Amino acid sequence: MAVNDAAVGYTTHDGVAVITLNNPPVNGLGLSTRAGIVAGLERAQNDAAVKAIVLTGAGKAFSGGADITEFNTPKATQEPTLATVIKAVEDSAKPVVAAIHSVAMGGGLELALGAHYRLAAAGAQIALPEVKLGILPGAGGTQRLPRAIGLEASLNMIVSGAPVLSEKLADSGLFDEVVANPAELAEAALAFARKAGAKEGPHPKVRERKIEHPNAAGFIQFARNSVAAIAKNFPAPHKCIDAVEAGVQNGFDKGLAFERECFVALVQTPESRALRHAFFGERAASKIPDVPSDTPVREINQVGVVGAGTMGGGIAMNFINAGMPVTLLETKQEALDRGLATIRKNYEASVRKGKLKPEVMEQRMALLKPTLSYDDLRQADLIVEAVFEELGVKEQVFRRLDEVAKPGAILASNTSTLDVDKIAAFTKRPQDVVGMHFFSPANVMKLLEVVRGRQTAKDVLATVMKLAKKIKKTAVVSGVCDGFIGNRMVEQYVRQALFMLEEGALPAQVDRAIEKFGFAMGPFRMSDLAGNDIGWAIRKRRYVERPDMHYSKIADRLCELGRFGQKTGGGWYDYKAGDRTAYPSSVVDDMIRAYSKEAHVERRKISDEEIVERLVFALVNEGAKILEEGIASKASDIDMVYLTGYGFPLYRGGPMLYADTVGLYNVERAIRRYAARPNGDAWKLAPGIAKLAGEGRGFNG
Ligand code: 3H9
Repeated sequence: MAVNDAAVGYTTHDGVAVITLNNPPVNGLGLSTRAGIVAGLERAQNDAAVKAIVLTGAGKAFSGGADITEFNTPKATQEPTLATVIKAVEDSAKPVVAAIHSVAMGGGLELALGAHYRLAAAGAQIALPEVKLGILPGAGGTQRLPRAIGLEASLNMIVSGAPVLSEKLADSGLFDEVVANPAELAEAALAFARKAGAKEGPHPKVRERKIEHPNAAGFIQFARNSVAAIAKNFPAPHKCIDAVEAGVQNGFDKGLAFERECFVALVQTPESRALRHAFFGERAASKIPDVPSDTPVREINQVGVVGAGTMGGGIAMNFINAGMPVTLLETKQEALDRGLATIRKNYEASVRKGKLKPEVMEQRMALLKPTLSYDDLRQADLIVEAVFEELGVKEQVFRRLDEVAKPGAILASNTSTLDVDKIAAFTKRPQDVVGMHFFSPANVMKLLEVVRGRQTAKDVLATVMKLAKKIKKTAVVSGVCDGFIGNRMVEQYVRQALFMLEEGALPAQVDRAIEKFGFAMGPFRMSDLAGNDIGWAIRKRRYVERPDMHYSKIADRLCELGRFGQKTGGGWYDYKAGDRTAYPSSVVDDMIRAYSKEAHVERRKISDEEIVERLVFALVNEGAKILEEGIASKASDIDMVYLTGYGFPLYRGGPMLYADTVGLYNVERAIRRYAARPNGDAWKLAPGIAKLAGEGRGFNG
C-alpha cells in the first residue's frame, strides 16, 4: 500500500508501537493520513515484539477530523475510507490506545472511539462538530458516542456540535484516564499501553456497549422538539437525531448503515455547501494576498476611542471585553457621562440575564478611562475615531491625533462611507491610518470591515487583522470606495426595493418575500430600525455627486413626512410606544400609491420571486464589480461581509455563493431581463458575471 510516511509517523518504544498523525495544521484525516494509519497498524500486527499500539497526533491536535477539503471529491470515498480505518483499529488484535491532546473533533473523535482505550490530556477540546458543517458524524460517531457516554450527553454534543473539555468528560465513560499535565500524556499512554499489552484479549470495544436509558424514546422526542424550533432551515440536526435513534432502536450495525446513508445525502445539500463555504471563508478572510502571514505586527496594549456615542461606546466595549484598557475621549462632560452610562447599562442588562457576573462587569468598567483631554491618548497604541460622519469633523480629529499620538500608533477611523485616503491625508503618517468599520451594535455584530487606504502599511493591516481575532470579530479587508463592500452593495439592494414600491409592491410584501428567503430583516423594517434619515442624507449627497444615478424619490417623500423610523414612532411602518412590531401603515401605503400615480406608473402585481431576484441579484451584480475593481480580493470575503454584517441567510452561504448555486448563466439572463424593463438603467451587468457565465464557472470556481 502506498504510504505517505510524512503524513503518519511510526516508532516503537519497548514493545509499544506509536502511530503519530502528522498532517498539519490539524491532522485532518485525508487519504494519505488514512492510508498511513492502516499501514502503521499492519506493521504493528506483523511485528512480534509489539504488544500494544498508541495512536496519537503531532503538533496542535490529536485530529481535527475528516479533511473537509476532500468532501465531494474522489479522495473522500477512496479506500481506505475513515470507516475502514476505524474498523482496522477496532479489529486490531493488539490493543490500541488513543492518546488525545488539544483537539479531537469529528472524524478525529470517531477514530479515537474505535480504539480499545482512550487517554486524554486535560484541556483537550472534544467535539462532534459535523452539524456545524451541515452534515452528521459519518464514521460511527452517532453510534459509538451514545454507547460511550450515554444517550443524553451524546445527543447534546452531536446536535450542538459544541466542544467539551476533556476534564469535564473524565467520568463520562469516554476516557480511561484524563492526564492533568498534558506534557505527561505521551509517557502515560506508553505505560497504559504496556499494561494493556500484557493483558489477555479480547480488548473492549465501544460498539459492544449497551445504551442504557429509562426512556430513550421520550428523550429523543424531547430533542426533536428542541431542534424543530432552532434548526428550521438546516436538515442536519434532524438527521443527527434520526441516526442516533436508529442505533437505539435497531442496534449498532443498522444504525451505522443508516448514519452512512444520511451522511452521503447531507454532504451534497446546498446547506452543507454553504456552511463549509462560511467555515473556509472566515479563515480565508484573515489572509490578505500581498501581506504574508509572517508580517511582524505592532504591539497593541492600550486603546483610545474618540467619541462616546453609540458607536464609540460599543467599540470601546469590544476592547475592554478582551481585557484591554481603553481611554474614551469626548469633548463635553455630559456626552462622556452619557456614553459611560450607556456602556454600564449594556453590561447591567447582561448581568440581569445571567450572562455576565457582576464582578466581571466591574472589572471591565475599571478598564475604561474617561477623559476630555487628547493628551490622555499619548500612550495609546491604537486610536479608533468614532465621531460624527462628516469629513470636516474627521479632519479636526485626525489633525489633533497626529499631534498627540506616539510614533507607530495606529490611527483608525470608523467611517462607514468617507474616503479613508482623504482622512489619512490629514495626518503626516498616512501609512498608520486604516479604516475600522464596526457595525451597530458594535459590541454585538461580528463584522469588522478593515479599510485599506492607498498608503496603509502592511504591518498595520496585519496588526488589525490579528487584533480582530482577539476581539472576536470577523474581519474582512475592503479597498477604498464609497460604502466599502457592504454599504456599497446594500445601496443597490435598497434602490431596487424602492423601485419596486413605485412599480406596484408595498413595504410589507417586499419585507415578507425577502424574509421568507431567509434574511433576518427586510429592507424596510431594517431602514426603520437604522433611521430613514441616514439614507436620506446619503441620497442628498449622491444627488450632487452622481446626478447620473437614478433613484426613486419615494423614500425622500417618507422623510419629508418626518417618518424617520422607530425613533419617530413611524417610518415605512407604524409603531406603538414600547413595541417594536412593524404595523403596515395606511398613510404610507396611500403615499406610495399616490406617488406611482404622479409618476404615471401603472402599478402591477410583483411576484415574490421577482422581489427576491431583484434584491439579491442587485447585491450580486455590485459584488461582481467590487471584485473586478479589487475592492474585495475574493468572492468569499463578500459573502462573509453579508453573513456576518447584513443578516444574509447562513444556509445560503452569502450572495456570491447563492449566485453560484443559481448558476451565473441564469443570473446574467435575469439581469439582462430587468435591464430592459422600467428602471432598467439601474442594471448595468458586471462584465465579470458575463465572463464567468460564458466559461461555465462561478465566483467560487
Ligand atoms: C468530519 O470529521 C466528518 C466525519 O464525521 C465523517 C467522514 C466520513 N479539514 O480554525 P483554524 C484548517 S467533518 C481541513 O484557524 P484553530 C483550517 O481551514 C470535520 N482543514 O485553527 C485552517 O487552514 P488555513 C469535523 C481543516 O487552531 C487551519 O486548519 N471537524 C480542518 O483556531 C487552522 O484552522 C471539524 O469540523 C479540517 N477538518 O482551530 C473541525 N480543520 O490555515 C473544524 C481545520 O489554511 N475545525 N482546518 O486557513 C475547527 O474547528 C478548528 O479548525 C480547530 C482548530 C478547532 C480544529
